[in-house]
Amino acid sequence: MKLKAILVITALLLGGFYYVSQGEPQELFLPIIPKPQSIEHTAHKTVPINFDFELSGHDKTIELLNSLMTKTYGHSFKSTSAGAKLSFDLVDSLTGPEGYSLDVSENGIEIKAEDEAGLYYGMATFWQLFTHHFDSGKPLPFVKIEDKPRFKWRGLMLDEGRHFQGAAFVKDMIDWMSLHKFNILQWHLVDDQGWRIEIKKYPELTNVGAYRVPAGEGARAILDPATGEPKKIGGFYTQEQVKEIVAYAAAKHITIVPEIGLPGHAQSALAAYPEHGVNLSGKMDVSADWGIFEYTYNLEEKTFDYLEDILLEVMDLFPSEYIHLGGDEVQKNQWKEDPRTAQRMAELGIETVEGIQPYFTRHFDQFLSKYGRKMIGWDEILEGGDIHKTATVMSWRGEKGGIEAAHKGHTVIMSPWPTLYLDMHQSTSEREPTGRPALASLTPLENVYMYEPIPKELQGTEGAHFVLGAQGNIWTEHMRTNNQVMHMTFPRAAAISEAAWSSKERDFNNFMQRLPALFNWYNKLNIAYADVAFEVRPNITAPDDEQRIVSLSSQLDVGAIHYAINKESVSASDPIYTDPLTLNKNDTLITSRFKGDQILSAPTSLKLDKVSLSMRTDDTLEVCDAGYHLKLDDDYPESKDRASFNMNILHPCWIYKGADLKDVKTLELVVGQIPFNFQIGADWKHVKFDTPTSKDGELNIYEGVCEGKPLLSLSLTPALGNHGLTNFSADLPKTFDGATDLCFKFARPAITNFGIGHNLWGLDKVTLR
Ligand code: TNX
Repeated sequence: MKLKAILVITALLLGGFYYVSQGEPQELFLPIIPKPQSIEHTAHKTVPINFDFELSGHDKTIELLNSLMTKTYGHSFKSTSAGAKLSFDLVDSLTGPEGYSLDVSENGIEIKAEDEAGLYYGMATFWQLFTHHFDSGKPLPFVKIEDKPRFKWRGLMLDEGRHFQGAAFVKDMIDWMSLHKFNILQWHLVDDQGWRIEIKKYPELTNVGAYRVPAGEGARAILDPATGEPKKIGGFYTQEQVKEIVAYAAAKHITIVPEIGLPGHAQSALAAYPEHGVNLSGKMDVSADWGIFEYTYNLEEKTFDYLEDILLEVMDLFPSEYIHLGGDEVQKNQWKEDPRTAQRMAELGIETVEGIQPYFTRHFDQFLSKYGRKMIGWDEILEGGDIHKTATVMSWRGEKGGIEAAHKGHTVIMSPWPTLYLDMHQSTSEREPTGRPALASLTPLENVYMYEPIPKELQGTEGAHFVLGAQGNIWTEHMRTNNQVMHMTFPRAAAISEAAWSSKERDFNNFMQRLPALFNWYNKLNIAYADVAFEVRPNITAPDDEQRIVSLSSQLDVGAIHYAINKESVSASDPIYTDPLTLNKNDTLITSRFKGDQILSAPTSLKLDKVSLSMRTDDTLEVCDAGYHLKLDDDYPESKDRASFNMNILHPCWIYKGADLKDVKTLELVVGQIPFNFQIGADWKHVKFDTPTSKDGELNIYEGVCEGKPLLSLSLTPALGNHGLTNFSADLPKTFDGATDLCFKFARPAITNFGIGHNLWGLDKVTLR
């Protein structure tokens, strides 16, 4: 042991590199993500590392490695003969496309591949290997890694339609994706809420379609000095920018597949060119709502010409073999009710309204084929049948569509809700941003990781060969900021990368052990990832007025929970939590999970006095029933924190289970409003409120059950017109000698006219004093 240490130190001092023989064999743990197909520990020897290498081989890959090192470590590798050899070489035959081998041996570090993508992935693995060992001060073990992807489609979809992220962020995403060995970015550039790509022939698509007035009184109160009107939000990519981003992605071996949705999700386009819509509802604006919209393209010849013109420009910009034409959630009402559509259907020989979408699908499938491209659509394109064999189906409504398509001989990409939907929350932490919370269905890291792209029904059948791979979808309705996008995407994207790259046999526990290293890389890359899986969550009981019994846990169990009592911060040198703690009501507890010295999540800090323990937020109250469960705020793109409400929009109603009202005199309540900006078909008619007893409405608080005569009814007048939060304080009308359930509902007039211009009240916080 001692001799080895001396050798290492001597080696480092000399600035040269020496192989160090190690005595006893040891278990090799290499936290590489996605997990390589094979890692062989070739000898019990190591190579000491620092920033000196003797670099040789493929210049472009070396440049990419050095720019990655500069970004993440502040300086690049110096090429010197004093360092270990590090070579990147293209060879004639090896593992197949995109594969590589990485060999650490007496010859130094040799990375080989058949193609540039393979070399890049070998470089990415080397970067992980190097940084992990460098940061922990360890030499590189002699290993041979042989690796190649299981699937050829390893994708993420980024929704820019709902919130525009901008070129700098998209480039960052491309970098981050490529280090996870993703090779496809589906760029969702068009949706009801925004058109994000310049089309030269139709400038209004971006002049008009790229901007919207955000939902919410608060957001609309911010005026544009130039127009005196509410300031619009949005943006778009010029064709020059698109070209640059496509080239940037190609250099990182990512193909960008553009998505231009049709014949639905077309409101932003129709706001710009209403003549291509069904002429029923006149002029519409770019929408600031979420949900499913009525507007569809019409069947006029000039509409097909217009869509073809757009696709021609799109094909010029994107060399991708595949073009995604959307096709999801197309509503048929407008077609059904429109006499002109009936006339066109007769002319075109379309027999039923259900036949219209298949007509679009066939038309554009053939159109793309003519130009040597292949169409991809969401699984609705299967309805109506008879599409070209080359069309690819993206299965999102579960796996059904994918299975059916594969049996029919279509290639498919699996991206089923909710497992690969990154707009779903992954935990019940209060630190989850706006999005789709637990009652909508939780998508924790483990579910994503264990996703098997070949559904059971296809395993062992011909159909299995038609599965091209898997894709995670980042729908951004509720992600106003890029930080939110990062939180929702990482580390779940790492889990998807492994499902798409690594072998079928996956062990979540092994993945979990590699997460601390992943977080370390994320920190170097400035990714604002979600650490909620490691967040320490308490369970507190109070056996009497003085004592508190606190047990601690987190969703995932790696390393150890450490805690400190009555201190400002917690570190790995504080005690390790093993059994429930007995504390006093005046204590404060601060705790977090650590792996060695590395903190794995933001600390949880707890006050244990009665008032603090009584506090509930919309995240810790229960909702009265399921329905549309969302965590929401308004839509203005300011990065500063704002109130968000975890609620069922069909029935804004919350329960405080077992509120201990003994000795409580006063309830403190915080309320706010969010816009009702949802397109939910006829369900807007069923949003339930209490019947108001005055013009401005009330907040009603019930004891036990959510009906009958309220215990308290507070006028909402003081909160009207307040764009932020309003505090209420109300004395209880009687005394209680124990715990009871409290139910909170708002009384206001029913919503009218689809909810346009209406607000929903939300409960932000309840404290018992
Ligand atoms: C359904 S997935 C949609 C999107 C929404 C998403 C929200 C798909 C093809 N359509 O328009 O953003 O749900 O999860």
